[in-house]
Amino acid sequence: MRNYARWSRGLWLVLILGGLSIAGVLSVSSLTEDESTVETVEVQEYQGIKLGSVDDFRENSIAGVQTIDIDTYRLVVDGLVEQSASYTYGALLEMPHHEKMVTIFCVEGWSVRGLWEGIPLPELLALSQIQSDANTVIFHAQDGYTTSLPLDFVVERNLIIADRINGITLPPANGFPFQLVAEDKWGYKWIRWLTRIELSDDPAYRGFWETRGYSNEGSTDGSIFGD
Ligand SMILES: Nc1nc2c(c(=O)[nH]1)N[C@H]1C(S)=C(S)[C@@H](COP(=O)(O)O)O[C@H]1N2
Ligand SMILES: [Mo]
Repeated sequence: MRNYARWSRGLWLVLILGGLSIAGVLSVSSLTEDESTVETVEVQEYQGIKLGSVDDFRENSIAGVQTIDIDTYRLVVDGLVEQSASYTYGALLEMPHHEKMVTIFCVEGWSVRGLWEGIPLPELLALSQIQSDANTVIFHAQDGYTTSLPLDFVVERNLIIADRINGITLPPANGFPFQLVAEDKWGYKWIRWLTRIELSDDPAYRGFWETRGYSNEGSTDGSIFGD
């Protein structure tokens, strides 16, 4: 009987300590959940139009989500320019920003409307003085991905490279620190984890999906395959 009493006291102790530690774990995890909710509250509507969410994107990257160390990150502008440049994330955040509501359409059939905020490329490229024979912009990313667009299109449409979507900093899955907002072009032109912008005189350059049969023009109102 004495043994049983000691055993049952021990059991209670184990149950109480166990309960306490579970409660501790639960409260810690709910705390971090609250904190992250606060940091990731997205704008849900813009000028009366409902926006999508970063949770609506499908992860289909060629080498998985890239994690970029923002302290060593540089965005390089080079190729057919008078002045090659290399920008830190901090320097880029200080540049004038522009906001656009644009929908991304992936060839796989999904689409997401977002409110994108970022740096207009014409202004960024002008800082490097584009040479007159340049006609193509080739974009390079951390995961080895590339794509390209005609320089005229980039300038005329005032394309931006976004560091924010729906009022929050671009999440890693969406290309942190920068994703090209290639409006009216298929999702494969919307390069994420952008690291280098190269000015070129080769309009026939083909990027990752473009060399695998996808249209180099890549317009959402044109064909998916072909040119
Ligand atoms: N660096 C890089 N950028 C990329 C890709 C990729 O694999 N690597 N995939 C492209 C494709 S096919 C699509 S549809 C969009 C999806 O971007 P999102 O998830 O931010 O909408 O990213 C594009 N940009
Ligand atoms: Mo895509």
